[in-house]
Amino acid sequence: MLKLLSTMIAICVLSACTPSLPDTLMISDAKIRAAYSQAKTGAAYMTITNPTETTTTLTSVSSLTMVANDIQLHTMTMDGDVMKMEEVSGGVTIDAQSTVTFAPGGFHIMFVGLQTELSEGKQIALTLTFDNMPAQTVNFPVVSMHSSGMKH
Ligand SMILES: [Cu+2]
Repeated sequence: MLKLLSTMIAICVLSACTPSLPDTLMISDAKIRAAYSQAKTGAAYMTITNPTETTTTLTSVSSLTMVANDIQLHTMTMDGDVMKMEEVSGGVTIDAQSTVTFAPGGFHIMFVGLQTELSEGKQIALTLTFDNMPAQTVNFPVVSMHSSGMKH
């Protein structure tokens, strides 16, 4: 009996000490930049954390509601002195145990041919599709963002 008890304690201690790696991606800081009512395009941002041991690729973003004619993954590149945005071909890769931030001046989700008003306070659910992990639907609140980068 004593031996059984000590074995059980040993198992409990062992399992508590074993770090269990999370097996899902974490999406945080999701937001959509508020746009004026006649805007034809819009942008959404987020942080994707990949705590798993598997590298994954965000291949596409979609929405159940008609947000825009097309939802694309974009990045910013320098063309000489001019910053240009372009569609990311092949998706955005998130390495194992690393984080990719979508933010102004870098990766962003682009709404092309806006079909809805991106007014502050609204929430839009977007579904993120990955090549080798389950898709995730995340609520993106529409917030006003200032290009100065000031937080308030
Ligand atoms: Cu863009």
